[in-house]
Amino acid sequence: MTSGSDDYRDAGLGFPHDFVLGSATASYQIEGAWDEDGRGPSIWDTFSKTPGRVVNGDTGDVASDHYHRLDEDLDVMKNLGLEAYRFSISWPRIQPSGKGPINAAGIDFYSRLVDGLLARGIRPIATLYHWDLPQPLEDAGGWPNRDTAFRFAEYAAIVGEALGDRVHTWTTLNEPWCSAYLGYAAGAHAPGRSSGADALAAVHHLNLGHGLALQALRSVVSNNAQFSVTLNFHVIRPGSIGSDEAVRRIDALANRAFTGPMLRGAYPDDLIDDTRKITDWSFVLPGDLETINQPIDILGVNYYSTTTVQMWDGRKARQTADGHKDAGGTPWPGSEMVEFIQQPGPYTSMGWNIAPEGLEDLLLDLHRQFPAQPLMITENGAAFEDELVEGAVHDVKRIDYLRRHFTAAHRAMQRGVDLRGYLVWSLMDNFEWAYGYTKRFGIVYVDYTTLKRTVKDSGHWFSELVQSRRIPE
Ligand code: IFM
Repeated sequence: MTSGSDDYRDAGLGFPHDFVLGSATASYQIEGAWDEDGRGPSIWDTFSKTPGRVVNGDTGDVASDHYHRLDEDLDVMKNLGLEAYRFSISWPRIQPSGKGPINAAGIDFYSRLVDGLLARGIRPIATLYHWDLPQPLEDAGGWPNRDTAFRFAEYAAIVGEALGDRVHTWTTLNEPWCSAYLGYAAGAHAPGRSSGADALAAVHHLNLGHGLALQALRSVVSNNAQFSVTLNFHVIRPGSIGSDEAVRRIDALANRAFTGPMLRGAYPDDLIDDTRKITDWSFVLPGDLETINQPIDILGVNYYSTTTVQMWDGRKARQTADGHKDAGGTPWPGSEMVEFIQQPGPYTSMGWNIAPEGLEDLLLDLHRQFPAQPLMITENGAAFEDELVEGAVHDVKRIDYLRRHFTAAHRAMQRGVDLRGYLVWSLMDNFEWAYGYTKRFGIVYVDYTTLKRTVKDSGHWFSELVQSRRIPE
């Protein structure tokens, strides 16, 4: 066994038996069947069909065709030995108009998915919202509109009623940072708006939706399910000029705007001050913070890379390397004077720097801030230029990435972090949002012409890890 090396390339490190090893996907990214069996349109249908929004004009119309290949994909999971599968539920498949009538075929699809997982001994982890808002709700104002939070709770209750006897863990939101800021301020994600004020209102209504959905789920589920939310934490490093202020500002917008109300019951004062010129936060009504601040069993942590910031001194062009596709707007309302500095490599094909120490630091930091809160890595993984050659994909870079991040997770656990599991993003190649099909994150390769699945070398490597409960040599 090697351990403790600085490059995080350890092998042989073991994980306890109750540490959950699995993989994750999201509805719009894999399902396809965008207009079948009563599914209504989502904001991603509209956005992806709008020229110029997604690379190559790609859409999720077919995606990885998971909707039609459910049994085959369940067998792939079983063969890999997954202990858990994190999927998301498409709201417009359940409620095509975002409110009112329930689409029985939509419920049936997820019911078959959950049953198929349980029959194969795989724990179902269901996310209610991974960005596919029903288009009629966006037409009524979207997440900046308070009513959307209440519609979300109604949808949560419907799904909880239907699947609440079988789902092991419920996750309310996936990465509300992306929904709010990339969707409503940067214009890089659906619905493609560029308004800082809308983004901050969306932050609050997503937080409120989280609290209301937890209440709704808790009132209907009939098993002893766990409840969680997944956040994409920003691990922020200081650049040079005015770094303390830059780090504080971005930490407030990216991290504490969510952990504040969810886990502490208040928005941070500095966030409110930093954004005062954009909004007076009058959308926070009496009682909202109590609703949002519910106990959760697991805090889901998504981690890919680090971010380096400093204040812009105005002398040369502002650097904006914040890791997201540039759509002209900024995802940082009120902090437009913060620069995002290019990170040292190596990089994945997203241009994101590979920094396993960032994951260890993040887990330690969360444990320091919220010592009683169990954590789970609900996404970690990497996109690389994979090639299918003679029926195999030798994705050594992905194996190296995963090895280094599993090592980081192990080190954090050794240092006292209560980490309950690790879900690799992603089970299979899929629609990578504004990048369309140009980025492959899967441990299973999808041929987008034939839709054939091929387990990559990283999939075999991960399977060995799950079986042996050790990082393979
Ligand atoms: O593909 C996404 C996923 O939908 C949310 N987290 C980050 C992944 C990679 O960009």
